[in-house]
Amino acid sequence: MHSRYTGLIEKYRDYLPIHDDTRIISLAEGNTPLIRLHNIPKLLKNEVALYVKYEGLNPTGSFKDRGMTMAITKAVESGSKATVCASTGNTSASAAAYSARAGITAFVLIPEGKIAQGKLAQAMMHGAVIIQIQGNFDDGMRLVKEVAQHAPITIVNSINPYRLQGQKTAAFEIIEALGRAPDYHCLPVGNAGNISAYWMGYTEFADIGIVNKRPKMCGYQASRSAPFLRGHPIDNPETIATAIRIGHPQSWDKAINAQKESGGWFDEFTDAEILKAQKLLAEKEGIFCEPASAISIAGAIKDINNGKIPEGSTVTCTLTGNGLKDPDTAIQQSTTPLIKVKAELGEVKTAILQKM
Ligand code: AN7
Repeated sequence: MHSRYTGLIEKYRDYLPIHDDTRIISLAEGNTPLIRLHNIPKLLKNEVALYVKYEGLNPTGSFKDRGMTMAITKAVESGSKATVCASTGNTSASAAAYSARAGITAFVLIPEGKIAQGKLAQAMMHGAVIIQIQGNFDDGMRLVKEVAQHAPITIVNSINPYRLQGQKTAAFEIIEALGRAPDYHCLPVGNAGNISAYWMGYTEFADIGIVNKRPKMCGYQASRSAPFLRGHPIDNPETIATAIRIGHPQSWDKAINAQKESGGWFDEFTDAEILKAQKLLAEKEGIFCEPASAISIAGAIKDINNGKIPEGSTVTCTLTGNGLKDPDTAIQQSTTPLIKVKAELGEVKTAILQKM
């Protein structure tokens, strides 16, 4: 018996469309910590048990790896030699890494100038063919669907059904960590694959009797990129949280179903509110997530304070991506000036004493 963790496909193979002899492409993704927050809850009006599922600790720093291990495994199984995706950044980083691991070529379409530096660095390092388009994610998604009809290439966006299969395992892990399903699950919504995948996962474990209830799903969007709040897809989405700068979500029906069937809701937050939540989490809890991820914290805080999430609830928030993905936004929003001194004891001592 060995105990080395070898990824979510091995762990959950009974729940995934995998054959005994399938060659698994994995980077030991999944198995991320569910961390209980201690300091932020003290600032809230009502007492709840608040947890974060820190998906930024996946191999490429985002939840996309859960879906990508499945998508690339199945692509290789079917004999595919190339993958393609449109991306706001994290999907491209993950597709690039897993395609490299599999020894196949990744083509990634990204909106020029609108992806975080860390994500671009990842796609470059893993040897993806990077196609910057003069358009946004939604343009890229449309082009990917078109080009895949003309080339022998596997789409690894979340319209690839294996993506959601892999991503549903995050709900399994939460159930295992808590011994039950949470009462509320808060997460960012962009292309709407993840909220759909979580709902699939919670539903699957409820259907086979592992849990007897499912959480209400609370999906949060950036105000200028909030098609679910407007009730229809939107053109020209904008937000500083570039990961969720999406106006035409591909999993529209599945996400609406998750919200309705669970009794949850959608809400929206401004860029300022998103950044405030990101900073709060980093400062008060020591957890650095990227701006898009912080919207789940903004949402949980608002809805706990206004009582929509009642006292005594167990609440989980998905932190979809690592804060290190987007150092530029972090540094730009930082208000504390850096202190500059000579390399001398006196000056360092004075600087420290002033701040004690
Ligand atoms: C950190 O990488 O769509 O609602 O192309 O990177 O499942 O789309 C990223 C999405 C939330 C939204 N948080 O999830 C892409 C991409 C982070 C993300 C989302 C994304 P979905």
